[in-house]
Amino acid sequence: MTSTQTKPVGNRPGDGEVEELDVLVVGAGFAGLYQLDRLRTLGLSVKIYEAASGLGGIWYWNCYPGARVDTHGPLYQFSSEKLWKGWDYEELYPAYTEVRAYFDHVDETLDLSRDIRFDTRVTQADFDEESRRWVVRTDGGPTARARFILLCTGIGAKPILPDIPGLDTFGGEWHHTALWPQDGLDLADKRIGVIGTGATGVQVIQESAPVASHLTVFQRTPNLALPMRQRKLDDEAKAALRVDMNEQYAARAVTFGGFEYDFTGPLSTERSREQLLELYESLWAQGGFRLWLGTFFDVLQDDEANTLVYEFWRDKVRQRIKDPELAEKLAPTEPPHPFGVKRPSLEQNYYDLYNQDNVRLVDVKEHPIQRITEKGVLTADGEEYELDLLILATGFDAVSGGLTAIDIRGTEGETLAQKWQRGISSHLGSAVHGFPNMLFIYGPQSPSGFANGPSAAELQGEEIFKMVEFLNANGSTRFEATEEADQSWREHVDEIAETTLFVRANSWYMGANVPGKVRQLLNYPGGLPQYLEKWAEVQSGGYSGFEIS
Ligand code: NA7
Repeated sequence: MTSTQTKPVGNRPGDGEVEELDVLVVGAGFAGLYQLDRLRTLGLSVKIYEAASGLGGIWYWNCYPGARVDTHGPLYQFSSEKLWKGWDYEELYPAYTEVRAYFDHVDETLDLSRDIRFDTRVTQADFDEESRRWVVRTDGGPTARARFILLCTGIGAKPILPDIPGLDTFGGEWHHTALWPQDGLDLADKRIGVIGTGATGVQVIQESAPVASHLTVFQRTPNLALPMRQRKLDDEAKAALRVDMNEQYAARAVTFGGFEYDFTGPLSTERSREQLLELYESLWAQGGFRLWLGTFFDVLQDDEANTLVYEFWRDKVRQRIKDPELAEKLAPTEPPHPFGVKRPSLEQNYYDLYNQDNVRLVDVKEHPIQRITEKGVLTADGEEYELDLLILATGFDAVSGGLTAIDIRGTEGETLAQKWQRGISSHLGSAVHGFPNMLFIYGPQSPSGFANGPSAAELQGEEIFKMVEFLNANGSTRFEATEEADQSWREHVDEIAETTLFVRANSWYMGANVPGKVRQLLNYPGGLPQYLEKWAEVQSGGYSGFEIS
């Protein structure tokens, strides 16, 4: 399967050119493409500015070996029949190459690239009160003057490097996974080190172990990963998956995470221990996120309910690891944090690969990394791990980083980054007081991080589309979230968060992986149905919480 992703397919006006637009969309991932396609139907002038050379958002940047979707393919697409009817993935959980090819299919079908300026990174946006327009500047590309801006920068737009001294002294090659060379990198016969065991780490480790001459995994927190149950899809399997496609898409709006399955109920206490274990067995056998988002909501709220799932998971995993000491590191007797409050990965052979002679796990809580040296990684116990390739799977300034990386100035003289330095507040995870005519999709305080990407991008995206449609139909030239609406949504998010165990983990969900970031749950923990209900309330109130003129 080939992809056009590395070739710029759009056009980019030269320096100094100014584009007058109704709507500027930032980012050409699922959220941004959905907006472009929908807003065109209103006859508005719309363009996407995209920093990458191709479509796909995170799937352009995440091209490290093993980069793969943790959602099963049928639901990892747009719901439009004209798109899904012409598309099949080859594997149940598609690799990034397939997702890129899918974006090419979307582009061909919807003819999107003609309105996308690739290689155009938005660096600055200033609201001009007089003209009620945003003036948006880019890194050497055009300047846009737009009535509305829609920021679709995703939850992984800003990779972070670990705060470990000496990286610049390393004599080998090093890469952050989200800045992986677009033309690939051969892992074979290399001495590879991987720092980080999040979703990305698990994937790149699974690809490295079979081919590296030696692989050292630097683990700070074990990943409580779940079985993916990956499989190749033959024609029969593809046909079977398509049978109830429209029903599956409809289910996305009524399930917590935008999948076709949901929590079995709110309270696990309604079942006996035996019944629960029987259910967990069945969810384990089915694979995917079911043991996370298909059990009971109180598993994410109550220690006892949570511990039962943790122990079930632990005992399953430990059976696969021969060395008891290693088993204790990877699936500890006591949970490192409540189950499911850090993002579980999906794995295929993650635990088994630690039985290989060429793989070594270093617990960096026990042996902290002191520095990167010319030869490799030096830990505090004096051991130096010699490496040819160091892979930094250390994650992102997640959820809000893509927005705060842009110098966005509203009406109050401060940037969005400065405002959110005091903690994120927003109306419906979509708009911010002091930043008129600006909406964001799939970002902070929306369900994004807890939901299947395309589901959340489309379902929140449709509400955003409807709002722009409303503004346009009414000839409105300015809208702004009120301060009260911002504060009230923040309180609503925090209130639900406080009923959950999420607040107990040092996770990117809590912003805890970025020094100085206010600790708060970054995504909406009430689930998609409740989120959409809140939007419906706001709409029925004539867009309550917004001042519209
Ligand atoms: P994550 O989930 O933030 O994982 C980052 C990993 O890197 C995690 O295991 C961290 O350990 C580890 N880390 C970060 N800094 C260090 C240092 N200094 N030393 C050792 N280990 C470190 O990022 P991913 O890219 O895996 O996934 C991001 C999300 O994107 C993913 O969940 C999907 O939703 C899409 P920690 O757990 O903090 O102890």
